[in-house]
Amino acid sequence: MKKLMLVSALLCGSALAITGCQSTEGQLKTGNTSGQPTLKSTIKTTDANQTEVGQMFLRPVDGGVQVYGKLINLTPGQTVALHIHETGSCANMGKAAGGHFNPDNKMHSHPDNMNGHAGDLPNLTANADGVATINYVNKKISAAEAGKYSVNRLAFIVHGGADDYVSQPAGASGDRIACGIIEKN
Ligand SMILES: [Cu+2]
Repeated sequence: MKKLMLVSALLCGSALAITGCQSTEGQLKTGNTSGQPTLKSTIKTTDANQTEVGQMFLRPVDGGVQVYGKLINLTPGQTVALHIHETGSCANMGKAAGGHFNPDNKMHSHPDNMNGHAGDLPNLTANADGVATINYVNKKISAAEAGKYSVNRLAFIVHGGADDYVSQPAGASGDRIACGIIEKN
């Protein structure tokens, strides 16, 4: 049942998407106190308009933190990089968010590599409606309020291009097109 709801949360992707997903998110919480997301982030463009283009949720699960949510208003077929960056600020076109969250001073890598940045995440590709979803368990971060690996009060950055998972320090993923502060849900 829990899985079913999550799938529907990830599939909603129309003009009403953000509202629709919030209510699905509410369903996910119902009767599932241990599975609630503890952190969330509203993603906005880094330009002067600061248009809301998505939401991300973080939920502690066995062995890591489930990062799930979606982005809207992308170009159909566009692949973008998503990372957790080390500073909770979206100022100066997202540059104020600093580098990738990297508490153990590792090299940037594919997110599944336990030897990479804690803030590394998989690329997202937009569907025909310009909507891209993510549902990924990050094993190098914590969704706790504080602590060395906690991502509370850090920032998501969306880059305009794909992460090659190799180039240092950030996968050659291009401009910072959107950003969101991670906060308690
Ligand atoms: Cu980044």
